[in-house]
Amino acid sequence: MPSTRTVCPYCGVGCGVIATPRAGGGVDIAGDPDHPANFGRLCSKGAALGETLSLDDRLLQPMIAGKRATWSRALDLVATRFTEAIRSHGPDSVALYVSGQILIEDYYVANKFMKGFIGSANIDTNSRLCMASSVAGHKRAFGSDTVPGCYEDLEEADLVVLVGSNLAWCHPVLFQRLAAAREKRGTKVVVVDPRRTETCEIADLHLALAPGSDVALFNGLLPYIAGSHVIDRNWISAHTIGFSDTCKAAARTPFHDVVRITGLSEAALHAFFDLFVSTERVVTIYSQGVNQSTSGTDKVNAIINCHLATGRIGRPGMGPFSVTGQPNAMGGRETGGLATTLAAHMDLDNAEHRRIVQAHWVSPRIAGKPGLKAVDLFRAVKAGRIRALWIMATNPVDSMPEADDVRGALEACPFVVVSEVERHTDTTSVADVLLPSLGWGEKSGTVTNSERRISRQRAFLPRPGEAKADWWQLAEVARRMGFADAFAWKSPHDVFVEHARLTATDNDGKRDLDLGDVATLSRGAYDAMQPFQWPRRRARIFGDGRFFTPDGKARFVPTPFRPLATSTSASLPFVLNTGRVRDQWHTMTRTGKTPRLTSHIAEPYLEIHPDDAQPIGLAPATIAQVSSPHGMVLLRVLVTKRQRRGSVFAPIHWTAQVAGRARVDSVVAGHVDPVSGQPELKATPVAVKQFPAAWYGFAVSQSKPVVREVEYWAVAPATNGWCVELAGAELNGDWDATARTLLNLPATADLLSLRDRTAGHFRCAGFDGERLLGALFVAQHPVEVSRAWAAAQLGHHFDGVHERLAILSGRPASGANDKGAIVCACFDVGCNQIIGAIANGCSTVAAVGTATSAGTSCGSCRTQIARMLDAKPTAKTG
Ligand SMILES: Nc1nc2c(c(=O)[nH]1)N[C@H]1C(S)=C(S)[C@@H](COP(=O)(O)OP(=O)(O)OC[C@H]3O[C@@H](n4cnc5c(=O)[nH]c(N)nc54)[C@H](O)[C@@H]3O)O[C@H]1N2
Ligand SMILES: Nc1nc2c(c(=O)[nH]1)N[C@H]1C(S)=C(S)[C@@H](COP(=O)(O)OP(=O)(O)OC[C@H]3O[C@@H](n4cnc5c(=O)[nH]c(N)nc54)[C@H](O)[C@@H]3O)O[C@H]1N2
Ligand code: SF4
Ligand SMILES: [Mo]
Repeated sequence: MPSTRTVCPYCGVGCGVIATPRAGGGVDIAGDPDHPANFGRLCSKGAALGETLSLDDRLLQPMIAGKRATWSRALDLVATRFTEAIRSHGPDSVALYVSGQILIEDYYVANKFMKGFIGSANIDTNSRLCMASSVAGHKRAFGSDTVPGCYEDLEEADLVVLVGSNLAWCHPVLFQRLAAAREKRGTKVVVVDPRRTETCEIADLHLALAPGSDVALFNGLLPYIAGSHVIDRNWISAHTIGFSDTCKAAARTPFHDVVRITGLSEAALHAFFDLFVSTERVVTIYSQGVNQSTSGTDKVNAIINCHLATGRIGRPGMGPFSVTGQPNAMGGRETGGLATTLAAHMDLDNAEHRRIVQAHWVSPRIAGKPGLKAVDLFRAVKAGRIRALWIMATNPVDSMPEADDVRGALEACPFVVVSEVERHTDTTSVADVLLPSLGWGEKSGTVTNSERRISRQRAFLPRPGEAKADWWQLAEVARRMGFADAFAWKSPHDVFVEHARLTATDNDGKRDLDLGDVATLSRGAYDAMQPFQWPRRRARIFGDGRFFTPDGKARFVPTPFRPLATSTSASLPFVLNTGRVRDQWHTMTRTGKTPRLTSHIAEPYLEIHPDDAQPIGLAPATIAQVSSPHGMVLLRVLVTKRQRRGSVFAPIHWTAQVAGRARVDSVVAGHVDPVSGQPELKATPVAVKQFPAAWYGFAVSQSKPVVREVEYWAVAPATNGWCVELAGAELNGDWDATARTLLNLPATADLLSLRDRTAGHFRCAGFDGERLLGALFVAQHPVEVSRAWAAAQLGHHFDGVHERLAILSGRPASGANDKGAIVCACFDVGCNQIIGAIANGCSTVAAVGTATSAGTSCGSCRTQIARMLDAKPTAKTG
């Protein structure tokens, strides 16, 4: 079968992928050696793409009120309800909530529909939760939302500062490029993060600062730069405005206050400041530890101030670098898909820009004021001010702060449309109309990655069921609302060139984004389009000292330090930090489908420092109850010194589809940054206590487990079935009956069970003849069985009673092979195998790789192997 060159649908690195459908079904996935983002590399998530493409659980037909409907009925209904709401309550009574995971073409159509034809800017996107502070910070400093650098800068830098970025897990291929460059040129790496993350494995210095104190840190650095020889006064006066006022404002946080606020030692601060001052080639990478904060925009500007003061911007190996999260976060910004921007990097409050865009769209109206930003948007839904809402490619019931309120608001909203690829998500469960969308491999268009590189995403699979492209759905509704002429495209190519023409209209170098040279591409040329960076022939912007402000000069922005929106208290003593794990993508609708990716971390957890866990009686592997005024979650306890005292960390991925009570955003507060509107997702004061578990359970099952009335549970796929972790507050009388329901055993199945009332143990295994259908292990303490081994037994035949009984031991007979928890997702290598290799004399990551294959494919687990090799940390923690 022919291969197709496309791009990975996950993170903003934007790796090129070669997909080759197999004759008998399935797809082979390989990194594209010619793609300039990854040169053939892929991380664990990208490499497992082929295993996430099954049509099980896909949404394949339109549905109205839970029943199948035709496309024409569904589209008519959406158009009618939107038209009615606008007629009765005005254009601001409807809204779109979209996503950095739709394509440029989808985004362009959504934005044109809303801002030009409905005439409201009530279109916001999950990028409000993600990139909004960077957008706002860029615009304040540069006059435009421009990312100045490129990936090669990481390889050409001598110092890379990572602020609030867990690059090792979240941008793994970029991390590998950095790690490889560091091996070669000895690049110094500083990580600024309250947690000791996997990224710290390559750090020379880890600054475990107090949550939310980054502005103080960079305010401390600015006067240090100003007082040193690297201050570039000529460059500053030629190309910037506001330096002295900004320095004065920064100096209002004297050094002893920087020490106090950040909680870092003087020595650690001096070490960082000295490195920054003495190294010319510095790249500062930042991500959600910066953006997701009530001082997020100030954090961005505090960082940019330090780069402007040294003129280190837009030159090889130098510059501030906001790495984007989603595959098309940048494309969304380019098309203007935020409630605060217009289109094509033009502004809502600029009359000339409104004229250009309206003329291009030939639209009856044009939005002239910002629409509702995500948090306000869902509050308006709750208040009944939004009468019709269309959600596309995002799962706000899980990913918005105060998520229970968001769910309640959607339940109460008169009309909710959801365009999705999956049938069952926490958001599809509150929709009135479901529209089936084409997913990755089926849809076609373009995306822009973190370094402004536009790549083609190409289809290589047939369109399943009645699924349709997102842009098509929007255009069909617009046509039904009377705007047929302006929404008459036949293909994504038509949409792309219309977008590209708009970027070039009346531009003449006045705006950073100009795609004029692809505005006349033929359909064939669009299909064959190679990845390219804008602006063409320039990998970097601002190296010439010219910015997009009216006078062409960059702005220093004073950033007085402000504390977190809410501080901890006696009743809410911990700061809840949230983020990602290596092998899962957001709400797990795709990465949760393959055991290869769930085996690394199979459960929602709470990471806590031993000094914090001990006084509240939280033992490892028990269940914690984490609550705030907004909600409560139950999470497995992970006690580690990687965590800062006073802070706890929980991943964002687990939803009500796969876990009992682990929607972390139901606990997270929705305080927003006053400039960007981005919520403070990394710092909610919470209470943590032990969940009073009377029993713990673990089960493996061939059919999907049916969990009833258990407080804590989390389901994950296994090679031949499913694994489920359980914990309950009340002891159950009839374990046999519980097991039969949970494991979904047919009435004819034999159940072999073992009970020890004194020890509180119960174990059972269900068989169909000799074939293992499932097993349940229950204990009064966290269950100690070999998960990987138990799951691997599913579906196997056990001929003798001894063999069948052996299942109840929950681990292989002595001497047999138990891999332990999976470390390497590519080759399914467990920690016991790696420990074995180390015990046998392997002393380097490469040697472990030769012995076990671990870490030799995508490389995402190399840092973890390194950590196992060397218990002593390589970086000093300040
Ligand atoms: N595996 C995986 N990769 C992903 C994603 C995924 O879901 N899974 N999602 C993608 C998306 S959309 C995004 S936006 C990116 C996010 O990528 P990252 O921003 O790297 O990831 P996060 O885990 O959200 O947060 C980064 C770090 O911020 C730290 N932090 C918290 N508070 C503070 C603070 O006050 N100051 C500082 N300096 N740091 C702080 C956290 O401890 C955390 O380690 O990842 C992308 N890549
Ligand atoms: N507490 C806390 N909350 C957070 C964050 C955090 O760090 N902490 N991070 C925030 C950030 S940065 C982000 S980006 C968000 C992510 O949060 P979400 O956007 O809510 O998460 P996803 O799971 O990526 O949701 C995408 C949905 O679109 C569907 N989908 C996939 N492809 C397509 C397609 O082509 N078309 C359509 N129509 N649907 C598709 C998927 O099945 C999935 O349900 O979470 C935010 N929320
Ligand atoms: S780093 Fe991984 S998730 Fe990100 S684009 Fe590349 S392969 Fe995909
Ligand atoms: Mo994101």
